[in-house]
Amino acid sequence: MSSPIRVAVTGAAGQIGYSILFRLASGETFGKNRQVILQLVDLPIPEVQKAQEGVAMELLDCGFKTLAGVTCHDNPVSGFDGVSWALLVGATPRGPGMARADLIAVNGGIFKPQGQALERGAKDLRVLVVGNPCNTNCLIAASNCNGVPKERFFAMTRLDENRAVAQLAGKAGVTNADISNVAVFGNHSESMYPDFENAKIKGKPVTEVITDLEWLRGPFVAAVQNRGKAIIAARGKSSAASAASAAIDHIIDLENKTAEGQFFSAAVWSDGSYDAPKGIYTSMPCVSDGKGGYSVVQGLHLSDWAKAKIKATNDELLSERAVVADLLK
Ligand code: NAX
Repeated sequence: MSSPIRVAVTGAAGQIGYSILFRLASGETFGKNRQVILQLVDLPIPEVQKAQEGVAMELLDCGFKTLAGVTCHDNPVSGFDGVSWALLVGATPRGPGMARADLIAVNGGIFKPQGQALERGAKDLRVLVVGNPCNTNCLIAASNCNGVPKERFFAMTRLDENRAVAQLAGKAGVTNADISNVAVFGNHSESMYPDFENAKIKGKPVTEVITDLEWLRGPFVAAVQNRGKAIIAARGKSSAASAASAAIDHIIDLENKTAEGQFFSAAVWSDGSYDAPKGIYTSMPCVSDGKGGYSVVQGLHLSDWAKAKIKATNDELLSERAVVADLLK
C-alpha cells in the first residue's frame, strides 16, 4: 500500500459528517489500496467534542482495513496539518429571520481563519467547500490561503447535478445510468442553472428524448433549484446522506481521469469560460486529468435563454462577493 492520505472533515459531529466519514474510510473513495487518516474538526464546545469522539469511536469499530487512524480536533490549525483533502462542511446555519447577507457575513468569520489554516495542508492539498453559502465561503477560504493556487479549491454543486440527473431519469422513464453530461452552472443556490441543452439520455440529446421544452425550462429547472427546500419540508432536516454522497462523487471525479466525452459539475475559480465574471467560484462542466488537475469543458452550445439564466446566477455571486469584500485579499 502507498502512504496514507490525510483527509480533514470540518463539521464532523454534524449530519453530513456522520454520513461522509464512513465512506471516506471504507476504501470506496480512495480505493482499497490506499489507507486514509481522518482528521475530524468541530467546534471547541465540550458536548460537540464529545459527540465527535463518539463518531471517531464508531469509525474505529467498523474495522476498515483502509483506515489508518482517526484524530479529533477542536481547531482547524491542528486539524488541517498535512491533509491532501480538506472537506469544509461545518458552517453556521441560517437562523429564523436571518437575511442571506447576514448569513454570508457570519460564515465569513469561519472561512477566513480556515483558509489561513489550510496553509498547513500537504503540497497536493485540495479543498471542497460544502458549508453554505458554499461558493462564497470557498472564495473567502481560497483568498486567505497563501501559497495554494485558487484552482485547488472547489465548492460543491455535484449534489445539484445528481438531483438533475434523477429528475431527467424520472421524466424519461430511464435509469440514472442512462443520463450523462448534465452541467450545473453558477451558484449553489436557488439561482443555479442545471443545463439540459447539452445533457444526454442514452447518448442522445435530452431535448430529443424529452420534447416538452416547457417542462424542461419550467418544472425541471425549478425542481432542481428548490430540491433542498423540498427535502427540508419532507424530512424536517436538510439533505445529509445525499450531500455526503455528492461530496464523495466529487472527490472520486477529481481523483480519476474523466472518461472520454463525459464531464461533471463543480464550482471552480472562474477563468471567464461561458462569459462568467472572473474572481468568483462558479459551477462549470469540468474534466479531470486524474493527476490532480482539471479543466473546464469548452464549446458547449447554450441558447440565449440559457445564457440569461447563467448570467443571473453569476450576478448573484458578484453580489455575494460584494458583501464579503473586506474578508478578501
Ligand atoms: P449540521 O448542523 O448537522 O452540522 C454542522 C456541524 O458543523 C456541527 O457539528 C457544527 O458544530 C459544526 N461547525 C459549525 N461551525 C464550525 C466551525 N467553525 N468549525 C468546525 N465545525 C463547525 O449541518 P449539516 O447538515 O451537516 O450541514 C452542513 C453544511 O452543509 C450546512 O452549511 C449546509 O447548509 C450545507 N449543505 C450544503 C450542500 C451543498 O450541496 N453544497 C447540501 C447540503 C447542505 O445543505
